[in-house]
Amino acid sequence: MVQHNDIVLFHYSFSPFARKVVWYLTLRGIEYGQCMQPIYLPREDINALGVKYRRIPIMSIGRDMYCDTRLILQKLEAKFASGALGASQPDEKAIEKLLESWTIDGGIFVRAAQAIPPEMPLMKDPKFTKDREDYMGRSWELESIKAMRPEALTHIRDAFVFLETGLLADGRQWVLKTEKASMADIEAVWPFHWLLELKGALPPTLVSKEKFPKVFAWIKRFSEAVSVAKSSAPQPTTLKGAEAVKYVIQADFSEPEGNVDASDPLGLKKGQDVESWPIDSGFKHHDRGKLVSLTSTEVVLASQSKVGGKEVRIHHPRWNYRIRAVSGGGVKL
Ligand SMILES: N[C@@H](CCC(=O)N[C@@H](CS)C(=O)NCC(=O)O)C(=O)O
Repeated sequence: MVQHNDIVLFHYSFSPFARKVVWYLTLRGIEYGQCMQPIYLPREDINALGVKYRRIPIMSIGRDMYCDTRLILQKLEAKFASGALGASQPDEKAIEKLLESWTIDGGIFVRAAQAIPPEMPLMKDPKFTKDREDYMGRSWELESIKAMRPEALTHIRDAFVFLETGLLADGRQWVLKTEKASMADIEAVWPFHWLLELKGALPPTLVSKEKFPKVFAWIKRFSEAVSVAKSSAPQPTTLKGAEAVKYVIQADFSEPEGNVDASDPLGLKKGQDVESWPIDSGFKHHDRGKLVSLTSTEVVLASQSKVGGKEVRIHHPRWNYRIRAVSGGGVKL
């Protein structure tokens, strides 16, 4: 039986990436299920579903598992097309895309993570710091964290200047001068919102309401818009790990199977054993399976759930992901 739109969001509340999706669902008033995850590995429920991708969030719709907020938001926009939050004009779409790329690939998130205050108890938990070394491939030793912080703060201040004197300089309420918060606001606001909430992350001598009044007002406006939406949006249904796994494996696929683009430069064939993984972070964790579909924006693999042995389709975006044929089989199904 289909419940909560067949959606289960696997996330934890400290994750700024996950908040992008939670805000989106809240602003749209979309009913969804969620399965809260530990802040570091192992994540047993995700393993049980046969997914190796280690980053958060992951969203399932039926038996399709979507990795990466870029793909997740695009899928939600397509599934709930009426009242979508994305821009419709090409130039506005371009701004939205540039903001997504600026915050994710342009170094803003990496610098925000480097600005996590070293005093935070989490930063003294060796399980957390070891886990983040696996995730980012750099040292999370306290000394390295402290050494990186000044440079990170300089970059973050630069980003505040960009917003204050550029994007928001004319006093607009929302990034694309829309009536209400749009996808472009979500794509831009998340790392800054996260940093302002993180006590001790940004020294007030560097970043303050006085120095960046327009940015602070915009972040506050965004928070208020989410709070207002939350008061009327359906409450998410929280599923325990085993319930979420059971829910996913009994579900139908949410999308038709799709095809492999014959003109794709990788030259892969449908049904071939492949692996796919992100190359910017979390790169040690490769998903493997039979190639179901390959387009310019997405790769879909058929994997197998460890619990119940059901086929589960894993979707990754193409940007900053690597796909490779796996020789010698080793992939069931
Ligand atoms: N490009 C990915 C990045 C996701 C990401 O890096 N998420 C962070 C949490 S904010 C993460 O997975 N950290 C390590 C972990 O939680 O395992 C996306 O847009 O979803």
